[in-house]
Amino acid sequence: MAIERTLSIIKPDAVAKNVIGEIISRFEKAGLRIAALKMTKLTRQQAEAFYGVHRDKPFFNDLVEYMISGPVVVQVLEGENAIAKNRELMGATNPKEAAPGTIRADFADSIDANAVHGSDRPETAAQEIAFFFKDDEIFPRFD
Ligand code: RTP
Ligand code: MG
Repeated sequence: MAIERTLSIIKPDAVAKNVIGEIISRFEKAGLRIAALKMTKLTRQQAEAFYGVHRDKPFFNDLVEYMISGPVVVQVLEGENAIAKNRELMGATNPKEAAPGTIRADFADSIDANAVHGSDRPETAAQEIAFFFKDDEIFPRFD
């Protein structure tokens, strides 16, 4: 299995709940490594661009307002099958449908404030990583 990278965002509701460490710990325990990490507050322009694929959806404005409502923690996760593994750890978009023990089941309040973002496929992972990090801000495994 190839080593992949994926972009993860701990969203404003989870940062406000003080569970940054608990969420990152789940990634590490599942065998994913933190290859890059920063805390930031998205501008409206950044949030609109990042979620541009949803521009025509009815929930777009609420999504943007929510994503700029507080700081977020953005990470590059690296490891075998990282994209799918992260999505599995996250659980379904709607926390009511998320499997027990997933991040969204345990920490998300609603489909809008749903604790985490994860890239959904290799093409979007590459775009989303480049959106937040320069190459020299990403630290691959060394041993
Ligand atoms: P994400 O991109 O944040 O990782 O979430 P996802 O893949 O599980 O879901 P996606 O379909 O990409 O939707 C992006 C975010 O928009 C909000 N959303 N609200 N009210 C609604 O019906 C609705 N649907 C989606 C969620 O916050 C979702 O994470
Ligand atoms: Mg998505």
